[in-house]
Amino acid sequence: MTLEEHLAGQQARLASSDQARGMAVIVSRIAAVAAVIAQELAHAALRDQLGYAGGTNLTGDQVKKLDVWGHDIMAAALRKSGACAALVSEESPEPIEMHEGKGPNGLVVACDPVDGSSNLDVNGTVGTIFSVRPSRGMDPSGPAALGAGTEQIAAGYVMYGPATTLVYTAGHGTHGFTMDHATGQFLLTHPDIRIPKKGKTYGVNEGNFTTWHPGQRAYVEHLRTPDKASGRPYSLRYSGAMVADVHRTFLDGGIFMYPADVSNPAKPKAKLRLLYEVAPMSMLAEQAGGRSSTGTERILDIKASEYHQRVAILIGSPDDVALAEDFYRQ
Ligand code: AFP
Repeated sequence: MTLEEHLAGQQARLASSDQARGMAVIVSRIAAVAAVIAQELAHAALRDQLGYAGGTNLTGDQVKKLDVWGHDIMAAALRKSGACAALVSEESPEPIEMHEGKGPNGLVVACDPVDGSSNLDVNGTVGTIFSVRPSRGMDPSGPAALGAGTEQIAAGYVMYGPATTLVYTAGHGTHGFTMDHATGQFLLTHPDIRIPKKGKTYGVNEGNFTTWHPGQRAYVEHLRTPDKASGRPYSLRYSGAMVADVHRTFLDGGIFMYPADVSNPAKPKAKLRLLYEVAPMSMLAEQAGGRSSTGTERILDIKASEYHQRVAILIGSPDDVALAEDFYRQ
């Protein structure tokens, strides 16, 4: 089954048929952009496309050439879709308003066009992450993105690894597709992904250990402590790209974490962005039977107040995330 055929089936299940049509057009366009990105990644070193573009984005990250290029082709494709009323992108300080998609059924897309940029120059895995919400006819439409994660009508990611994989949800399960590089088409290979209740691996940047909440530190100590009965120690797996770490966690189980830095308890600092990293991954996880929280709060209940807001995340197997939350409560 192709992605387009699958989207047609999902459309019929969404409450608003007009929004459903727009959602299908947008996901299909993002898939087409992903095919172009996959091609470019494979040849980037040959086309002098590696390295920095010069300058930083709003969140202070040095911007790579492929970050800018990826953002530009994504924005152009969403504008052309005629279904997107505004784009919130990691590479744009403010939402990009798109009159082509305005109206009562216009949709707002939040997107990290190239996630894991620090892997680009070392031929590591990177991805694209996206979220789709109703604009509620608002104009400007960007502010419609500032709602709870439960308002998302679709979410997904593309992983550019040995294969190019697209995983999305439209609120009825989480489904995976693999791109046929010969045609650029995405074909259904992982229908209705179910995250195992408990896993054997954990993913976290342990270099930040000393900055964590005591419960977070105790939980990771617990995972490292040998105990045959509970399958410990867990193995550490961390790629530096959320898409790759979360994808492995969805298929094999376990937990991926990017906890907050609470060195200054009055000012906890998180890294990952709510609208175009954490909220979409959390919708996908819950639709696949998983769990996603900050350690103390369900991610999808968080109402965004800023476009580039950062929050902590613990995501993956329900039993593993629930246990981590127990450690936060102690
Ligand atoms: P970049 O896109 O700036 O490389 O950040 C990637 C990311 O947002 C996410 O994909 C990773 O899980 C996380 O940051 C890696 O952060 P650390 O380098 O601090 O471990």
